[in-house]
Amino acid sequence: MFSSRRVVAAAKFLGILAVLGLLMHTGARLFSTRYNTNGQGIFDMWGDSLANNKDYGGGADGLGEYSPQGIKPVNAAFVAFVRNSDLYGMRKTIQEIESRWNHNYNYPYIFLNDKPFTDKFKQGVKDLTKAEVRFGQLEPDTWGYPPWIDQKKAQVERETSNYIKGRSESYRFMCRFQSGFLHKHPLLKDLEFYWRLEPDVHYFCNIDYDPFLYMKNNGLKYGWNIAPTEYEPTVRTLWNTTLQFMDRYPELIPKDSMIDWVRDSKGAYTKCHFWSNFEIVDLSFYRSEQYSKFFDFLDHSGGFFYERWGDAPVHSLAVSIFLKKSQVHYFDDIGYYHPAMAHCPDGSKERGKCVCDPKEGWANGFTCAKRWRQIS
Ligand SMILES: Nc1nc2c(ncn2[C@@H]2O[C@H](COP(=O)(O)OP(=O)(O)OP(=O)(O)O)[C@@H](O)[C@H]2O)c(=O)[nH]1
Ligand SMILES: [Mg+2]
Repeated sequence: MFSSRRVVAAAKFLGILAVLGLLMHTGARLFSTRYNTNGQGIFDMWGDSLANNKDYGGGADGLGEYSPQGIKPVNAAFVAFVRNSDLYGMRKTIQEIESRWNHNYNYPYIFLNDKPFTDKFKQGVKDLTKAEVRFGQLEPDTWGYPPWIDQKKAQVERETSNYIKGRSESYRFMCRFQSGFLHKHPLLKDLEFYWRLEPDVHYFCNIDYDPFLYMKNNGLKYGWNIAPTEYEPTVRTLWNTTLQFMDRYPELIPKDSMIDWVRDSKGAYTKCHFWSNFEIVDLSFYRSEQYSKFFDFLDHSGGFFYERWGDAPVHSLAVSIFLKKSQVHYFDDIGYYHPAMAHCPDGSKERGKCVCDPKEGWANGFTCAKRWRQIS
Protein backbone atom coordinates (compact mmCIF):
# COMPACT_ATOMS: atom_id res chain seq x y z
CA MET A 1 0.00 0.00 0.00
CA PHE A 2 1.27 3.50 -0.84
CA SER A 3 1.21 6.03 1.91
CA SER A 4 -0.48 9.33 1.07
CA ARG A 5 2.92 11.10 1.51
CA ARG A 6 4.38 8.88 -1.21
CA VAL A 7 1.46 9.59 -3.53
CA VAL A 8 1.89 13.36 -3.04
CA ALA A 9 5.68 13.09 -3.64
CA ALA A 10 5.13 11.07 -6.82
CA ALA A 11 2.55 13.57 -8.07
CA LYS A 12 4.98 16.44 -7.41
CA PHE A 13 7.75 14.59 -9.24
CA LEU A 14 5.52 13.95 -12.27
CA GLY A 15 4.40 17.59 -12.24
CA ILE A 16 8.02 18.80 -12.29
CA LEU A 17 8.79 16.40 -15.17
CA ALA A 18 5.82 17.70 -17.16
CA VAL A 19 6.88 21.34 -16.67
CA LEU A 20 10.47 20.52 -17.63
CA GLY A 21 9.28 18.66 -20.73
CA LEU A 22 7.12 21.58 -21.78
CA LEU A 23 9.99 24.04 -21.28
CA MET A 24 12.43 21.86 -23.28
CA HIS A 25 9.94 21.41 -26.10
CA THR A 26 9.25 25.14 -26.39
CA GLY A 27 12.97 25.92 -26.12
CA ALA A 28 13.79 23.50 -28.92
CA ARG A 29 11.13 25.04 -31.13
CA LEU A 30 12.38 28.55 -30.46
CA PHE A 31 15.98 27.50 -31.03
CA SER A 32 15.15 25.86 -34.32
CA THR A 33 13.55 29.05 -35.61
CA ARG A 34 16.14 31.53 -34.51
CA TYR A 35 17.08 32.33 -38.09
CA ASN A 36 13.51 32.65 -39.18
CA THR A 37 13.35 36.32 -40.06
CA ASN A 38 10.48 36.18 -42.47
CA GLY A 39 7.82 36.75 -39.88
CA GLN A 40 6.46 33.20 -39.95
CA GLY A 41 4.98 31.60 -36.87
CA ILE A 42 7.52 29.88 -34.67
CA PHE A 43 6.32 26.41 -35.62
CA ASP A 44 6.68 26.94 -39.33
CA MET A 45 10.26 25.94 -39.98
CA TRP A 46 10.81 22.49 -38.51
CA GLY A 47 7.46 21.71 -37.07
CA ASP A 48 4.59 19.96 -38.66
CA SER A 49 3.02 22.93 -40.30
CA LEU A 50 4.92 23.20 -43.57
CA ALA A 51 5.35 19.45 -44.07
CA ASN A 52 1.68 18.71 -43.52
CA ASN A 53 0.18 21.98 -44.60
CA LYS A 54 -1.99 21.41 -47.64
CA ASP A 55 -1.91 25.13 -48.40
CA TYR A 56 1.75 24.61 -49.29
CA GLY A 57 1.41 21.26 -51.02
CA GLY A 58 2.49 19.29 -47.97
CA GLY A 59 1.18 15.94 -46.77
CA ALA A 60 0.21 12.82 -48.68
CA ASP A 61 -3.35 14.02 -49.38
CA GLY A 62 -2.16 17.02 -51.32
CA LEU A 63 0.06 15.05 -53.68
CA GLY A 64 -2.74 13.86 -55.95
CA GLU A 65 -2.55 17.23 -57.66
CA TYR A 66 1.04 16.61 -58.63
CA SER A 67 0.82 13.74 -61.10
CA PRO A 68 3.63 13.78 -63.71
CA GLN A 69 1.55 14.98 -66.64
CA GLY A 70 -1.11 16.86 -64.62
CA ILE A 71 -1.52 20.60 -64.23
CA LYS A 72 0.36 21.70 -61.12
CA PRO A 73 -0.88 24.24 -58.55
CA VAL A 74 1.83 26.64 -59.80
CA ASN A 75 2.98 27.02 -63.37
CA ALA A 76 6.62 26.45 -62.51
CA ALA A 77 9.68 24.51 -63.61
CA PHE A 78 13.30 23.77 -62.90
CA VAL A 79 15.51 25.67 -65.33
CA ALA A 80 19.15 24.89 -66.10
CA PHE A 81 21.46 26.47 -68.64
CA VAL A 82 24.05 23.79 -69.40
CA ARG A 83 26.51 22.31 -71.90
CA ASN A 84 26.35 18.78 -73.29
CA SER A 85 29.53 18.11 -71.31
CA ASP A 86 27.58 18.83 -68.09
CA LEU A 87 25.52 15.65 -68.54
CA TYR A 88 26.94 13.69 -65.61
CA GLY A 89 27.02 16.67 -63.24
CA MET A 90 23.43 17.36 -64.19
CA ARG A 91 22.41 13.75 -63.68
CA LYS A 92 23.77 13.95 -60.12
CA THR A 93 21.73 17.07 -59.48
CA ILE A 94 18.54 15.59 -60.93
CA GLN A 95 18.96 12.36 -59.01
CA GLU A 96 19.16 14.33 -55.75
CA ILE A 97 16.37 16.81 -56.38
CA GLU A 98 14.14 13.94 -57.50
CA SER A 99 14.83 11.80 -54.47
CA ARG A 100 14.66 14.71 -52.01
CA TRP A 101 11.57 16.35 -53.46
CA ASN A 102 10.42 16.15 -57.05
CA HIS A 103 9.47 12.44 -57.22
CA ASN A 104 6.38 13.54 -55.30
CA TYR A 105 5.79 16.88 -57.05
CA ASN A 106 6.77 16.20 -60.67
CA TYR A 107 7.51 19.76 -61.74
CA PRO A 108 8.96 19.85 -65.29
CA TYR A 109 12.55 20.56 -66.25
CA ILE A 110 13.71 23.01 -68.92
CA PHE A 111 17.25 22.71 -70.26
CA LEU A 112 18.79 25.44 -72.40
CA ASN A 113 22.10 25.43 -74.23
CA ASP A 114 24.00 27.71 -76.63
CA LYS A 115 24.53 24.61 -78.82
CA PRO A 116 22.06 21.87 -79.82
CA PHE A 117 21.64 19.22 -77.15
CA THR A 118 22.88 15.79 -78.14
CA ASP A 119 20.56 12.79 -78.00
CA LYS A 120 22.84 11.38 -75.34
CA PHE A 121 22.27 14.42 -73.12
CA LYS A 122 18.52 14.37 -73.69
CA GLN A 123 18.13 10.70 -72.92
CA GLY A 124 20.58 10.91 -70.04
CA VAL A 125 18.50 13.46 -68.14
CA LYS A 126 15.11 12.05 -69.14
CA ASP A 127 16.07 8.66 -67.73
CA LEU A 128 16.12 10.08 -64.21
CA THR A 129 12.64 11.58 -63.95
CA LYS A 130 9.04 10.85 -64.81
CA ALA A 131 8.34 14.60 -65.05
CA GLU A 132 8.17 16.38 -68.40
CA VAL A 133 11.54 17.56 -69.79
CA ARG A 134 11.94 20.28 -72.43
CA PHE A 135 15.09 21.26 -74.34
CA GLY A 136 15.84 24.53 -76.07
CA GLN A 137 18.58 26.52 -77.72
CA LEU A 138 19.28 30.19 -77.16
CA GLU A 139 17.58 32.86 -79.20
CA PRO A 140 19.80 34.86 -81.59
CA ASP A 141 21.46 37.94 -80.06
CA THR A 142 21.31 36.63 -76.51
CA TRP A 143 24.78 35.05 -76.61
CA GLY A 144 27.95 36.87 -77.58
CA TYR A 145 28.75 40.57 -77.85
CA PRO A 146 26.14 43.28 -78.31
CA PRO A 147 27.17 45.83 -80.97
CA TRP A 148 28.16 48.61 -78.55
CA ILE A 149 30.91 46.58 -76.87
CA ASP A 150 34.51 47.43 -77.69
CA GLN A 151 35.82 43.88 -78.15
CA LYS A 152 39.49 44.96 -78.00
CA LYS A 153 38.89 46.49 -74.56
CA ALA A 154 37.09 43.31 -73.48
CA GLN A 155 40.05 41.24 -74.66
CA VAL A 156 42.54 43.36 -72.69
CA GLU A 157 40.48 42.83 -69.53
CA ARG A 158 40.44 39.08 -70.11
CA GLU A 159 44.14 38.86 -70.79
CA THR A 160 45.18 40.94 -67.79
CA SER A 161 42.72 39.73 -65.16
CA ASN A 162 43.82 37.63 -62.20
CA TYR A 163 40.44 36.71 -60.76
CA ILE A 164 38.53 33.45 -61.03
CA LYS A 165 37.05 32.88 -64.51
CA GLY A 166 38.53 36.26 -65.48
CA ARG A 167 40.16 34.88 -68.60
CA SER A 168 37.02 33.23 -69.92
CA GLU A 169 34.96 34.82 -72.67
CA SER A 170 32.15 32.25 -72.59
CA TYR A 171 31.72 32.69 -68.82
CA ARG A 172 30.94 36.36 -69.50
CA PHE A 173 28.45 35.43 -72.23
CA MET A 174 26.84 33.05 -69.75
CA CYS A 175 26.58 35.69 -66.99
CA ARG A 176 25.05 38.23 -69.37
CA PHE A 177 22.63 35.63 -70.72
CA GLN A 178 21.50 34.52 -67.25
CA SER A 179 21.11 38.16 -66.16
CA GLY A 180 19.11 39.47 -69.05
CA PHE A 181 17.74 36.78 -71.33
CA LEU A 182 17.12 33.46 -69.58
CA HIS A 183 13.71 34.58 -68.27
CA LYS A 184 12.73 35.79 -71.76
CA HIS A 185 13.33 32.48 -73.52
CA PRO A 186 10.18 31.22 -75.32
CA LEU A 187 10.21 27.94 -73.34
CA LEU A 188 9.77 29.98 -70.16
CA LYS A 189 7.06 32.22 -71.61
CA ASP A 190 4.14 30.87 -69.57
CA LEU A 191 6.04 30.12 -66.37
CA GLU A 192 5.08 31.95 -63.17
CA PHE A 193 8.10 30.71 -61.20
CA TYR A 194 11.41 29.01 -61.88
CA TRP A 195 13.87 27.16 -59.66
CA ARG A 196 17.41 27.35 -61.01
CA LEU A 197 19.52 24.21 -61.09
CA GLU A 198 23.18 23.65 -61.84
CA PRO A 199 25.29 20.55 -62.33
CA ASP A 200 27.05 18.95 -59.34
CA VAL A 201 25.00 20.53 -56.58
CA HIS A 202 23.66 18.59 -53.58
CA TYR A 203 20.33 18.71 -51.81
CA PHE A 204 21.04 17.47 -48.30
CA CYS A 205 17.55 17.15 -46.82
CA ASN A 206 14.07 16.03 -47.79
CA ILE A 207 11.74 18.86 -48.71
CA ASP A 208 8.20 18.08 -47.57
CA TYR A 209 6.20 20.91 -49.08
CA ASP A 210 5.97 22.83 -52.35
CA PRO A 211 8.33 25.85 -52.25
CA PHE A 212 6.71 27.26 -55.40
CA LEU A 213 3.29 27.21 -53.77
CA TYR A 214 4.73 28.57 -50.55
CA MET A 215 6.14 31.54 -52.46
CA LYS A 216 3.02 32.09 -54.51
CA ASN A 217 0.63 31.93 -51.55
CA ASN A 218 2.78 34.35 -49.56
CA GLY A 219 3.36 36.90 -52.33
CA LEU A 220 7.11 36.16 -52.34
CA LYS A 221 9.16 37.24 -55.35
CA TYR A 222 12.64 35.91 -54.68
CA GLY A 223 13.91 32.92 -52.69
CA TRP A 224 17.54 32.32 -51.78
CA ASN A 225 19.69 30.01 -49.73
CA ILE A 226 23.39 31.04 -49.70
CA ALA A 227 24.67 34.61 -49.64
CA PRO A 228 28.43 35.27 -49.85
CA THR A 229 30.24 38.52 -50.66
CA GLU A 230 31.39 39.09 -54.23
CA TYR A 231 35.06 39.30 -55.14
CA GLU A 232 35.73 43.02 -55.67
CA PRO A 233 37.85 42.92 -58.87
CA THR A 234 34.91 41.36 -60.74
CA VAL A 235 32.47 44.17 -59.88
CA ARG A 236 34.66 47.28 -59.70
CA THR A 237 32.06 49.70 -61.07
CA LEU A 238 28.83 47.74 -60.55
CA TRP A 239 27.73 49.67 -57.47
CA ASN A 240 28.40 53.09 -58.99
CA THR A 241 26.55 52.08 -62.15
CA THR A 242 23.60 50.99 -59.98
CA LEU A 243 23.64 54.37 -58.20
CA GLN A 244 23.66 56.13 -61.59
CA PHE A 245 20.66 54.04 -62.62
CA MET A 246 18.81 55.04 -59.44
CA ASP A 247 19.57 58.72 -60.14
CA ARG A 248 18.36 58.41 -63.71
CA TYR A 249 15.11 56.56 -62.89
CA PRO A 250 13.96 57.74 -59.44
CA GLU A 251 10.35 56.91 -60.34
CA LEU A 252 11.28 53.19 -60.53
CA ILE A 253 12.87 53.06 -57.07
CA PRO A 254 10.56 52.38 -54.10
CA LYS A 255 11.34 54.01 -50.76
CA ASP A 256 10.88 50.90 -48.65
CA SER A 257 13.23 48.49 -50.42
CA MET A 258 15.85 46.26 -48.75
CA ILE A 259 18.70 48.36 -50.15
CA ASP A 260 20.51 48.36 -46.80
CA TRP A 261 21.49 44.78 -47.47
CA VAL A 262 23.81 45.98 -50.25
CA ARG A 263 24.58 49.47 -48.88
CA ASP A 264 26.47 49.90 -45.61
CA SER A 265 26.09 52.75 -43.13
CA LYS A 266 28.65 54.82 -45.06
CA GLY A 267 26.85 54.32 -48.37
CA ALA A 268 29.42 51.83 -49.71
CA TYR A 269 28.62 48.52 -51.49
CA THR A 270 28.58 45.57 -49.10
CA LYS A 271 29.10 43.20 -52.09
CA CYS A 272 26.45 40.92 -50.57
CA HIS A 273 24.75 38.77 -53.14
CA PHE A 274 22.43 35.78 -53.28
CA TRP A 275 24.07 32.86 -55.00
CA SER A 276 21.97 32.45 -58.12
CA ASN A 277 22.88 28.81 -58.74
CA PHE A 278 19.95 28.28 -56.33
CA GLU A 279 17.17 30.78 -56.73
CA ILE A 280 13.41 30.42 -56.83
CA VAL A 281 11.89 33.44 -58.52
CA ASP A 282 8.50 34.86 -59.42
CA LEU A 283 9.36 35.62 -63.04
CA SER A 284 7.06 38.62 -63.15
CA PHE A 285 9.88 40.31 -61.25
CA TYR A 286 12.46 39.74 -64.00
CA ARG A 287 9.86 40.58 -66.63
CA SER A 288 8.98 43.89 -64.94
CA GLU A 289 9.76 47.27 -66.48
CA GLN A 290 11.99 48.00 -63.46
CA TYR A 291 14.17 44.93 -63.94
CA SER A 292 14.40 45.19 -67.69
CA LYS A 293 15.41 48.88 -67.56
CA PHE A 294 17.99 48.01 -64.91
CA PHE A 295 19.47 45.20 -67.01
CA ASP A 296 19.58 47.38 -70.15
CA PHE A 297 21.33 50.15 -68.24
CA LEU A 298 23.96 47.76 -66.87
CA ASP A 299 24.36 46.04 -70.22
CA HIS A 300 25.04 49.32 -72.03
CA SER A 301 27.69 50.28 -69.49
CA GLY A 302 29.70 47.21 -70.65
CA GLY A 303 30.62 45.77 -67.23
CA PHE A 304 29.72 42.22 -68.22
CA PHE A 305 32.78 42.41 -70.53
CA TYR A 306 35.04 45.20 -69.22
CA GLU A 307 34.85 43.57 -65.80
CA ARG A 308 33.18 40.22 -65.08
CA TRP A 309 29.82 40.99 -63.54
CA GLY A 310 28.02 37.84 -62.49
CA ASP A 311 24.30 37.23 -62.76
CA ALA A 312 24.24 36.68 -58.99
CA PRO A 313 25.29 40.25 -58.00
CA VAL A 314 23.13 41.69 -60.78
CA HIS A 315 20.01 39.81 -59.64
CA SER A 316 20.78 40.62 -56.02
CA LEU A 317 21.17 44.35 -56.61
CA ALA A 318 17.82 44.36 -58.43
CA VAL A 319 16.18 42.48 -55.54
CA SER A 320 17.70 44.90 -53.05
CA ILE A 321 16.75 48.15 -54.76
CA PHE A 322 13.29 47.11 -56.00
CA LEU A 323 11.84 44.69 -53.41
CA LYS A 324 10.89 44.85 -49.77
CA LYS A 325 12.46 42.35 -47.40
CA SER A 326 8.98 40.86 -46.86
CA GLN A 327 8.90 39.88 -50.57
CA VAL A 328 12.15 37.93 -50.29
CA HIS A 329 12.48 34.53 -48.62
CA TYR A 330 15.48 32.86 -47.04
CA PHE A 331 15.00 29.11 -47.63
CA ASP A 332 17.07 28.26 -44.60
CA ASP A 333 15.25 24.94 -44.27
CA ILE A 334 16.71 23.68 -47.60
CA GLY A 335 20.08 21.94 -47.20
CA TYR A 336 22.16 22.80 -50.22
CA TYR A 337 25.68 22.62 -51.62
CA HIS A 338 27.25 24.12 -54.73
CA PRO A 339 30.98 23.55 -55.08
CA ALA A 340 32.79 25.61 -52.46
CA MET A 341 29.87 26.48 -50.18
CA ALA A 342 27.15 24.71 -48.25
CA HIS A 343 24.13 25.51 -46.19
CA CYS A 344 23.14 22.86 -43.67
CA PRO A 345 19.91 23.75 -41.90
CA ASP A 346 20.14 24.41 -38.21
CA GLY A 347 18.21 21.73 -36.37
CA SER A 348 18.57 19.25 -39.20
CA LYS A 349 19.47 16.47 -36.75
CA GLU A 350 15.93 16.65 -35.40
CA ARG A 351 14.63 16.25 -38.92
CA GLY A 352 16.57 13.02 -39.26
CA LYS A 353 16.73 12.87 -43.04
CA CYS A 354 19.57 15.32 -43.75
CA VAL A 355 23.02 14.05 -44.68
CA CYS A 356 24.92 17.19 -43.68
CA ASP A 357 26.34 18.18 -40.33
CA PRO A 358 24.63 21.35 -39.06
CA LYS A 359 27.94 22.39 -37.47
CA GLU A 360 29.31 22.63 -40.98
CA GLY A 361 26.40 24.71 -42.26
CA TRP A 362 28.69 27.65 -42.25
CA ALA A 363 27.01 29.67 -45.01
CA ASN A 364 24.44 30.53 -42.35
CA GLY A 365 27.11 32.39 -40.40
CA PHE A 366 28.30 34.49 -43.34
CA THR A 367 28.35 38.24 -42.98
CA CYS A 368 25.62 38.62 -45.58
CA ALA A 369 23.26 36.11 -43.95
CA LYS A 370 23.84 37.98 -40.67
CA ARG A 371 23.20 41.28 -42.38
CA TRP A 372 19.97 39.84 -43.76
CA ARG A 373 18.81 39.11 -40.21
CA GLN A 374 19.66 42.64 -39.14
CA ILE A 375 18.02 44.74 -41.85
CA SER A 376 14.32 45.54 -41.77
N1 LIG B 1 25.53 25.97 -72.60
C1 LIG B 1 26.47 26.53 -71.85
N2 LIG B 1 26.34 26.54 -70.51
C2 LIG B 1 27.30 27.13 -69.78
C3 LIG B 1 28.44 27.75 -70.36
N3 LIG B 1 29.23 28.24 -69.35
C4 LIG B 1 28.59 27.94 -68.20
N4 LIG B 1 27.43 27.27 -68.44
C5 LIG B 1 26.45 26.80 -67.47
O1 LIG B 1 26.07 27.92 -66.68
C6 LIG B 1 25.93 27.54 -65.33
C7 LIG B 1 26.91 28.36 -64.49
O2 LIG B 1 28.22 28.07 -64.91
P1 LIG B 1 29.33 27.58 -63.88
O3 LIG B 1 30.55 27.26 -64.66
O4 LIG B 1 28.76 26.53 -63.00
O5 LIG B 1 29.57 28.91 -63.09
P2 LIG B 1 29.81 29.09 -61.52
O6 LIG B 1 28.72 28.38 -60.79
O7 LIG B 1 30.01 30.53 -61.29
O8 LIG B 1 31.19 28.39 -61.34
P3 LIG B 1 31.59 26.95 -60.72
O9 LIG B 1 32.11 27.28 -59.38
O10 LIG B 1 32.63 26.43 -61.68
O11 LIG B 1 30.36 26.09 -60.69
C8 LIG B 1 26.19 26.05 -65.26
O12 LIG B 1 24.93 25.37 -65.30
C9 LIG B 1 27.00 25.77 -66.50
O13 LIG B 1 26.76 24.46 -66.96
C10 LIG B 1 28.56 27.73 -71.79
O14 LIG B 1 29.49 28.23 -72.38
N5 LIG B 1 27.53 27.11 -72.48
MG1 LIG C 1 28.26 26.41 -60.93
